[in-house]
Amino acid sequence: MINNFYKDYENRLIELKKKIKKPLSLTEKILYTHMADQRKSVPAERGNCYRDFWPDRVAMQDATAQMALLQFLLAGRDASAVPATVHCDHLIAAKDGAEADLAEARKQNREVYDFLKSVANRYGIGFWKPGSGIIHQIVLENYAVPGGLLIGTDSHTPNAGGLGMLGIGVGGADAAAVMAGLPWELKFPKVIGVHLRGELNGWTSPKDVILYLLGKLTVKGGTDCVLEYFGEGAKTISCTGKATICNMGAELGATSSIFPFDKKMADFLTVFGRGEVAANAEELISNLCADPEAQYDQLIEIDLDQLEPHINGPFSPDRAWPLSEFAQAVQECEFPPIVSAGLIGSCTNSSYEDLTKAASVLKAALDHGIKPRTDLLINPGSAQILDTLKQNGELDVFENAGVKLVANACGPCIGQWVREGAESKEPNSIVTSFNRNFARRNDGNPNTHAFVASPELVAAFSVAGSLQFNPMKDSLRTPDGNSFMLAPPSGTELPTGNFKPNLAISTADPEKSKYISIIIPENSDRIQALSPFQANPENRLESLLLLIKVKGKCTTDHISMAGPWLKYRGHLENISENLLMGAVNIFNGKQDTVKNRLTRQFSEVSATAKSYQLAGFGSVIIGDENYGEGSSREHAAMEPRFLGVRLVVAKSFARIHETNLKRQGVLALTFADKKDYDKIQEDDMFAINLKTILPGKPLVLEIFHVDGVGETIPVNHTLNKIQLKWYRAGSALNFIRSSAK
Ligand code: MIC
Ligand code: SF4
Repeated sequence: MINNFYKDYENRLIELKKKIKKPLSLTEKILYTHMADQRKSVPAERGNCYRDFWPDRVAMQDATAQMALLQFLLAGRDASAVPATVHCDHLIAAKDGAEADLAEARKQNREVYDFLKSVANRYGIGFWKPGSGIIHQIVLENYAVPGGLLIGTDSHTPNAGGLGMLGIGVGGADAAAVMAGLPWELKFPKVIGVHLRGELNGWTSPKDVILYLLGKLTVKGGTDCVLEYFGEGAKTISCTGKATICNMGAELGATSSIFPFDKKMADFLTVFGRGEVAANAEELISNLCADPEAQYDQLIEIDLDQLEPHINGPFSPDRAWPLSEFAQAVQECEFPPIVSAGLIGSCTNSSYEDLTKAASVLKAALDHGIKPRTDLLINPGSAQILDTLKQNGELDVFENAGVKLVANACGPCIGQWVREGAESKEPNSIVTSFNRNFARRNDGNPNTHAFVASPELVAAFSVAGSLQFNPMKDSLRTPDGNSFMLAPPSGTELPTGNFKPNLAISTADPEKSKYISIIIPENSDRIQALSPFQANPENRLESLLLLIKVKGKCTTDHISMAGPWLKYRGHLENISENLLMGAVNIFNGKQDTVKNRLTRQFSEVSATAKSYQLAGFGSVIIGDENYGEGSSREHAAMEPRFLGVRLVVAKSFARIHETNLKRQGVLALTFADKKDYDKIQEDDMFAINLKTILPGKPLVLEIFHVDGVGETIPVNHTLNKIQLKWYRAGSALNFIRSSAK
C-alpha cells in the first residue's frame, strides 16, 4: 500500500501536469510538489523568482544547531512543526583515537550537549548523541526519502540527493522559521543536467565525477542551480557513491544535487531497514525521475569509461588535476612533494563502500610487506559503519596498517585535528578524502597544502608517501627489493553480515516534554541566550566607515574561523571576536590587521568594528568574488550584524551567505560595475539612501574619500518584498515574531 507521503506526491503531480504542459526535471517535480502556495504562478521562472516551500524535514549539526535553536526559542512555539533532528558530530576533536576523544568531547562540550539535548527533548526534536555519526550519513541511512525535500543547517545537506531527496543547506534562522511552522523561501533554481554514460572502472571513483566537474565549473559555477544527474551511467553508481557526488556539489556553490530513484537506492534502503520506503518509491518510479524530454538550463555529458581519477587542490576544491598530469604539476608548482598525512572519512567519503575500498588498497600493500609511509587517520561516517567494519574484518586491516581510527565525526575535516607541530607552520602536503581544502581548514597551519581525492587514492598516496606517485603506472618496492603494483581497489557496496540498524537516538516524550527546562548555565562562555537585533527603520544610512576591503577569496572559514572557534558557536559575543580574522586586507596584504579611521592605529577587524560601534558609527565590508563561499554557518552574518556592520558590498555572493545576511538584517549589495571595487579607498566613508528601495531596483552608494572628493556608484540588491520586511524589522526572526502577534 502506498503511504501518505507518496499519495500526496502523486496527487500533486497530477494536478500540476494539468497546469504545466511541458516535461519536468526531477528537481521541478520535487519543488512544485512542496510549493507552499500551489496557486502561485506555475511554472516558476527558473533562476529568477522566489517561491515558498514546505520542507519535509530539518536536520541540524551541533555547531550550527546551537544558533538555530537559540533563534527557535525566540519564536515562542510549543514544538517543532516538522520532523527535525540534531546531530553531535562537529565538536569532537581527533587526537588520541575514537574512545579517548569521545570521552574528552563529552567533558569539554557538556554544556553544549546538555543545552541541545534539553531543547530537543522539550520540542520533540530527535537527538543523535556524540559518536553516533556524521549528520549526512545518519540522514542518508535513516531519514532520506526519494522525492522528499530536506533543509539542513549545513552546506553538505545535498548529500541526501544520493537517495533522491532534494537536500538544501541553510542558515539556522531558516531552520528556526520552518520549525516554527512557517514556509521556507528559496530562489527557484536553474537546473543543470549531467548525463552520465558508461561505467566507472579501475581507480576512478564517484568522487572523480565531482572533482572533474569542479575543475570545469569552478566554485561558483553552480550558484542558484541544482545539478541533476541521469543516464545509464547513473544507475551503475552505488547509493553512497551518488551521495558523495551530491555532497560535493556544495563546493560548486550549487543549491543542491540529485539523482533519480533507482535500484541502487532501493537496495540501500532495504539494507538499512527501510524496505517499505523502497517499495513505495518503486511504485512511483516514473515520477521520481525527470520526464524524458525535460529541458535543462545547461547540459553536461560525462563518459564514465573515460574519466580519470582526480586530485584537487591546494587551497581550493576547484583546482582539479587529472592523476596523469599531477606528478608534473607537483614539480612545476613546487608543491611539497612528500605526503605528510592522509585523512580518510568526512561526510563526503565515509561510507562502508569507501572504507572497504581504502582497506583493499592497504591490504594489498600489507600483503607485500609494506605499511603506509605516512600517518593515516580514518573516521567512519556512522556507528553502524564502524560496527560492520569490525564484524567484517576491515578494522584488523586498518590496525595492521597502523591507521589511527578516530571518532565517527567530522574531526580533522573541520579543524578539530590536534596535529602535533602544526604551530611551526611548516609547508607540507596532506591528502584527504574530504570536500574542502581552504587554507588552515584541517590543522590551522596556513602552509599545509591539502589535496582532495577519493579514499582509495588517499590510501595509495599514504602507502607511497609521495604526491608524485601514480598507482596506475608506478610500482612500489617490497622490503626484499622486489617491485609490485597496487591492484585497483575493490569495495563492498553495502554492509553485509550481521548488520543491525541501530537508532542511537533519544526523542521527546510528548507527555512530559512541556516540563523540561532548557539548560543554559549562568555565565557560560559556550551558550548565551540571544537578544533580538534592533529594527532597521532608517531611510538613510550615513557616516558608515570602511571596516575592511577584502582581497580575493573570502570563504566563511575566513569570516568566522572554525577549529578552535567552534567552541563558541552558541555564544555570539564570544565568537564575534574572530570576525574576518582570515580575510586579507587589500591595503596591506595582512590578515586581521586593519586601519581604525578614528584612532589611526592598526588593529584586529573585530576590535576595529567594536571601536566604531562604540563611537556610534556603522561600518561597511567590501568583498571580492563569491564572498562567503563554503559553509552555511550564519555566524558569518550574525557577527558583523552584532558588531555594527550595516552593508556588505561585494562583486558577488555565495547563495547561503547572502541569504544569511538578509535574514540577520545586514544589507548585501553587489557592485553593478565590478570595476567599482577598485574605487574604494582605505579611509572612505559611505552613505546610502534606502527611502525608495524596491525589489529589483538598483541603489546608489555614496562614497566620500578622505581628500574631500565624493562619488556615487550604482549597486544592486536582491531583496524581494518579504526580505525587505525582514530588513526593516531588523531580522527575519523579528519579522516572524511581529507577524505572529
Ligand atoms: C563545513 O564543512 O564547513 C561545516 C563545518 O560543516 C559547515 C557548517 C559549520 O560551519 O558549522 C558547513 O558546511 O555548512
Ligand atoms: Fe562535517 Fe566536514 Fe562534512 Fe562539514 S564537510 S559536515 S565538517 S565532515
